[in-house]
Amino acid sequence: MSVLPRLCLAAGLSLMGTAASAATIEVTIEQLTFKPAVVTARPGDTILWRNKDVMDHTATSKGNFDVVIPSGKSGSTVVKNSGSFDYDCRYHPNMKGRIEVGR
Ligand SMILES: [Cu+2]
Repeated sequence: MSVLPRLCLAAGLSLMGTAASAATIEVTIEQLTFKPAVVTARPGDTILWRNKDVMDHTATSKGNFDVVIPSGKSGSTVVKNSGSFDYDCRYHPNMKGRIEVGR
């Protein structure tokens, strides 16, 4: 009889925990490609790019962010606003990605 309310409380707490904790979303850069090309995030989440190429890249969305990701290294940005953000690499404009930030 006392089990059900406890389960409900636990479920409620875990939902709150999910909403409050920010996630890190990883994007791998390999052979001049963002993988995955499209990621979804929530405000407060971190986007982390890992560059596996032998050349430097950037993740650039004019007016929003401009992250340099050196060869073999990583770079990150925290998304603050909801919306859809297309980005590319300043050195290789054919490289394209998008971050969909929900609420
Ligand atoms: Cu590049």
